[in-house]
Amino acid sequence: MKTLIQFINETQADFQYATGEFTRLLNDIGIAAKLVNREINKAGLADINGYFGSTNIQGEEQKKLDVFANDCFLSAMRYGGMVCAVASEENDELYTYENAFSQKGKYVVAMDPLDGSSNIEVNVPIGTIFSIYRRKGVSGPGTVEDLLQPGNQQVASGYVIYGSSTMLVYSTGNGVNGFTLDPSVGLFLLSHPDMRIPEGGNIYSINEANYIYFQQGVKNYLKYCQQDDKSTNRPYTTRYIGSLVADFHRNLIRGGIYIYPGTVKNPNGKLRLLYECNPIAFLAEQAGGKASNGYERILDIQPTELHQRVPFFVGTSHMVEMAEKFMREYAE
Ligand code: AHM
Ligand code: MG
Repeated sequence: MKTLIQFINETQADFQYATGEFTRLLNDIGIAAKLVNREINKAGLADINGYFGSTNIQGEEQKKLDVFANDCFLSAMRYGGMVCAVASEENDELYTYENAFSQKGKYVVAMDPLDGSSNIEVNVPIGTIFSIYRRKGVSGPGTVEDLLQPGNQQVASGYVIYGSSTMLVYSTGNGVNGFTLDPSVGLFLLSHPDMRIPEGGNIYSINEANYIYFQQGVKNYLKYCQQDDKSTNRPYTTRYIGSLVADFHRNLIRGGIYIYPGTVKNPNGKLRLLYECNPIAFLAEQAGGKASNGYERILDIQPTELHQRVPFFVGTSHMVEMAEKFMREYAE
């Protein structure tokens, strides 16, 4: 079996930023993921013992898992010295490293350290999402401008899913590969080489409870998904976990579309462009799928702020294209 690090080293030659530094950065992310995985696996026990939200045996305030995950990834990247700044869902402001070593780092990272964290207590898969860019400036602390690059400038993106098994799925722009954590040896092993999103899937994933607030285009697309038509494999089937990583991961393997649209109340939807939509969109395209805000390619959107939200349609190409057709038809 091939390990994550062996695989990164072997495929580096195909990657335009073929430096050992980049390998180390992905390795640092993998190490933090293993630490977060270890804590997540204990979450139920910790709850029973009243550890969370209270004081632990050492008399320390127990951190919530999303704060723990944030600290883990920020620390892992600090000591690696490849990254000068991180935009995280957990930090209102851009996080920059003080040490001169990190300030020489060529990369900036946008990440959601623990997406879907409200699902921890019910044992539903959650995830970490990351997006890596080359910085624009050459030295000193990273800046917000370094992060405000369109998704088509990503040099890599990926996610970790903490599910029935823990997997790391990533792309450097040359296909998508998935690695499963073997807990007995603590290594990510290549288990899903060259992942492609199936064209023949029939899953649609959306929080339909918001139906009355959807735009007419979304409503009509949902009606289309529910109509009977053997030739197009309809009616489709609904699957919605409420963890973006888990919903996308399933659709990546089975084929399908995930939608978090704008609503009357929140025209830009809920998901964040920099550290939720762009990295997932990059993976979707690399796996042969598509990602859109309903009208245009996610990866071509020029971000204007770190925590910007955007409507999100991602998955099997023809399904996203059909949803876009309905959106355009009923554009208000
Ligand atoms: P979070 O970053 O606060 O965890 O929110 C993002 C999550 C996604 O993982 C998921 O797809 C979505 O929120 C679910 O939202 P909703 O409960 O509105 O359907
Ligand atoms: Mg999130």
